[in-house]
Amino acid sequence: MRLSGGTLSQVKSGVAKPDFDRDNTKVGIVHFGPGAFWRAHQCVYTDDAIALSGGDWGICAVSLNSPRARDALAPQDGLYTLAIRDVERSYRVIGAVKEALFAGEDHEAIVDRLCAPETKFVTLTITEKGYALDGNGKLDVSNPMIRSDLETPDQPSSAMGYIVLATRLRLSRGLPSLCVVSCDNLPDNGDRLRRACAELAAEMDAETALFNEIRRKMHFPNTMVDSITPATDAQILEDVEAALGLRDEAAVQREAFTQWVIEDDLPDDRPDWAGAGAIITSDVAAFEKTKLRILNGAHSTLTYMGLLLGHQTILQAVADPALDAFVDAMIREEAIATIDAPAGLDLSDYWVQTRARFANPNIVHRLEQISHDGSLKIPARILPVIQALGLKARRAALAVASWIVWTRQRRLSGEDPTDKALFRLPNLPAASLAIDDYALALLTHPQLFGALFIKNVDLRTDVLTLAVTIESVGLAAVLKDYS
Ligand code: CS2
Repeated sequence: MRLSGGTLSQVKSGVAKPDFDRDNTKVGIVHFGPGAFWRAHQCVYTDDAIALSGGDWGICAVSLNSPRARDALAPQDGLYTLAIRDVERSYRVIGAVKEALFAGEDHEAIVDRLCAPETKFVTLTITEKGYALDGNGKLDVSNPMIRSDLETPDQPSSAMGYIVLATRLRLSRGLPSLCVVSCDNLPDNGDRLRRACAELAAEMDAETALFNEIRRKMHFPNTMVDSITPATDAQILEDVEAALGLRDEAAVQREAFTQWVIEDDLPDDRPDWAGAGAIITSDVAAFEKTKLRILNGAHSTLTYMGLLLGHQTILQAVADPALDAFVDAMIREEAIATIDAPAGLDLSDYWVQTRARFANPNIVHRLEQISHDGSLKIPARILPVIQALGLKARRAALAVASWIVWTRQRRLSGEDPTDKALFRLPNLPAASLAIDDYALALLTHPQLFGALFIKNVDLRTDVLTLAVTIESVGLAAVLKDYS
């Protein structure tokens, strides 16, 4: 039997259930991108906030690109299970999702929700590629989603297109604009989203009132989000079914650690996310840089170097003494040197805690999953360290060189490097090019790394030489020079 509103009462004891009256909780939030991370993280904070302080903060979950999440959640009335995989192992049914829609089939219903008077927030976890930004952080109008938005603004394809459409319609109906909360791993994610929406509105020749509403009046708080959330696998679904006594096709897993930092640029009428444990602060940027350059920078380095060394999971990568020592030194001697820590946070302690999280034996985090969209992640996570330290960032340079070598080897093997943005780069070098020509073309691609390696010959030569050496003698041999 399947988990649903009608079977919720049959969930076995020992499984926590929603602690509020779902039937009488209206939708107040539209969320774009109801993937596993969001279901394990932000949606849990909202579930806690409603249970703690009430409010019509039910969520309409909207998938833009695939019906998969809608088809898993809708038959379950939006209910799903969070499985904690840590020293504690627990199961909890989350009830904040009231509706699940798919843009490809439910467009009108999505617009109705966005324009409903009781809807106050749009939140997003659409991953880096969902923002359609180029290497300089500007809206890429050649992106297929954006081209479609411009051709059919009343039937958008991108989240930005829906935000511009909803803002236009709400303005015309005299309704207050929505607060838009980006929850993706991008620096200044709220500012970038505001700019992307404003640039899209400008491309649409939007009237001044709409442009000004987006550019100057709406709230787009920056946020930092954090919880290690491996993709759901068959084992999790089986474990959850055994724990609940019901089938749950939308179950998710994560570690016990979770953190959400939100810029204090929120309307007074908001879910009690602070009561649920979120940090509301003016200094989001410090938290963002800390998490992106330490946790995510280490993740991406462990991933591409780990894959080149034959590892499959984070656990295997950190169990490799040479790789683990390399990443430890890279974070301690390079990344941390570029961060002004949030008040009261010791970055060395943060890194010790992060390493312990990576070593969690209850979490199988596949490098393949983390490898996605490297052409967007590397510039956000590792490039800033090189920009700040130059040639002193010798380990960060090797991490970038490793990513270049990995993409070429992956493409030559005929496997998808799980990086659609890479393949949308104009003049992408063929993988069949010699490694030095291939690396040079990527390093000097303005939409990938901006002007950094174009302007700085020494840096470019450093990374290029490392890529050639890795290809020549193998990464394991190269790592010996960093011990
Ligand atoms: C990971 C992140 O897949 C990836 O790129 O680095 O999803 C990471 O697990 C989260 O940011 C942790 O908060």
